[in-house]
Amino acid sequence: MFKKILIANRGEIALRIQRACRELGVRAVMVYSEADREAKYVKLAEEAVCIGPAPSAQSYLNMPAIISAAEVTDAEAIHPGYGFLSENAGFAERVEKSGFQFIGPTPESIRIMGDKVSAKQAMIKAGVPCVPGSEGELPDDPAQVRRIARTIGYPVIIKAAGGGGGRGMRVVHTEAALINAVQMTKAEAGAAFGNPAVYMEKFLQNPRHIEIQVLADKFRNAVYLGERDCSMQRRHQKIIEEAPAPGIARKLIERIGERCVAACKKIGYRGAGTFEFLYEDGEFYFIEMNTRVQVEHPVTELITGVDIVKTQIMVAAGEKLPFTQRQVQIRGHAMECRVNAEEPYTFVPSPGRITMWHPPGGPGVRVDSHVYTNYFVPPNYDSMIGKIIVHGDTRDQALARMRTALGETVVEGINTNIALHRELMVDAKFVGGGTNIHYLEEWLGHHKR
Ligand code: MV4
Repeated sequence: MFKKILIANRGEIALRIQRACRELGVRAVMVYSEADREAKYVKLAEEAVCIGPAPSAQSYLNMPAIISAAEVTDAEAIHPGYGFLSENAGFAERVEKSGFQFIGPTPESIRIMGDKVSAKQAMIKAGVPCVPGSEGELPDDPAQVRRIARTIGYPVIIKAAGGGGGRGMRVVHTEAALINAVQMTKAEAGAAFGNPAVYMEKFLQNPRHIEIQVLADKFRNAVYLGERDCSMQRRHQKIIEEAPAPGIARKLIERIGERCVAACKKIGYRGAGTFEFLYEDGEFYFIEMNTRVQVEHPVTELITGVDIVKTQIMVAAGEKLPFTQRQVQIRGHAMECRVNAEEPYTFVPSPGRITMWHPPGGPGVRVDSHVYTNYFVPPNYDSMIGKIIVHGDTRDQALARMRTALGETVVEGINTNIALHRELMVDAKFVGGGTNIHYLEEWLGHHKR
């Protein structure tokens, strides 16, 4: 095991990784920007290094500053968390060229998955079902593009190879609109991602967003840890995640999970990863793979008892996965509400000083947050200030625990989306389970304040 690692992130995930280090007996070096000097995990740290001013471009995205911090503190490995540099293949490469272990997959895996065209091709080759679409990048010839769209059938969606997470896509309903839409998406993709390549898929109208969590070691052992339903989102920002996915047969999950595991083995994947699927009419369609730990990982930790962050560090250190697929048992139901510093119905960020923070507790309640009374939420970063995660024997019990937890939570001094979560936890459709990716935006449309 490593003696010391550097945590190249901030906020709740920095604290989450620090906690995993303590459990493993690994020393953690925290890095922080000038805006995060007062952060709890910095105060709790055995060692902390300031890597630059508040703007992320000069701190949490500043590769030389982060690598220098690892050098001066004698860290052996770097955990990138999520966001920032976590899916930057160039960073992973620089980390390894500088003699450190990157806690994540190889730069090559990150690069393949970062290009959505090569990711899809790799998945097709590995036997993971994908959305019907173009074989790779769209050609330049308009006649050929029209032919591909006719074969797929309208509506289709044009997606940028360099995009992902909802960036760089356009839905096309008619042949009349096709060529212009392709041109526009290519131009935007070239400007935004430095890569004008686009591909085409059948547009699924009412899918759910279901993802499979995997863990793999350096010896081609891999397991899946069940699924998460992340359909409750707005503008590609998830706000509630849960597991298991309501109403999806275990057999179907097992089938798709085994495909993901086979794909991991085939491509030599290592570390934690998430296969994102659209689920419609009983079928799974792969869309993207995330090569990092995700915000919603605690939901899976609660239903499996597996510590995903600890395992990431162990496999990066060269240890074998400490359990087999047969030892992974799903127990009960878990749900996560992301608590954001924002106006609850307009979603305008609400940074500032938290004058009162009273987190919930009790059986089956977990709070992952770095904030405290008198903490100042800086305006420079993501507005998420924490996550309330509950576990119960059944979905009903998890829902009841979440309602109680949200009822106990007090945040004063800034606005949060807790009021929105309280309403959603008693919404008949959501309580019924199985809402699709459009449900929250439709609900918000009908509940305008
Ligand atoms: C789609 C789709 C429908 N059909 N692909 C959006 C984020 C990116 N990961 C892929 N996305 C979508 N791809 C096909 N062929 C609908 C979406 C989509 C979506 C997906 C997951 C979660 C929320 C979403 C919100 C809008 C659109």
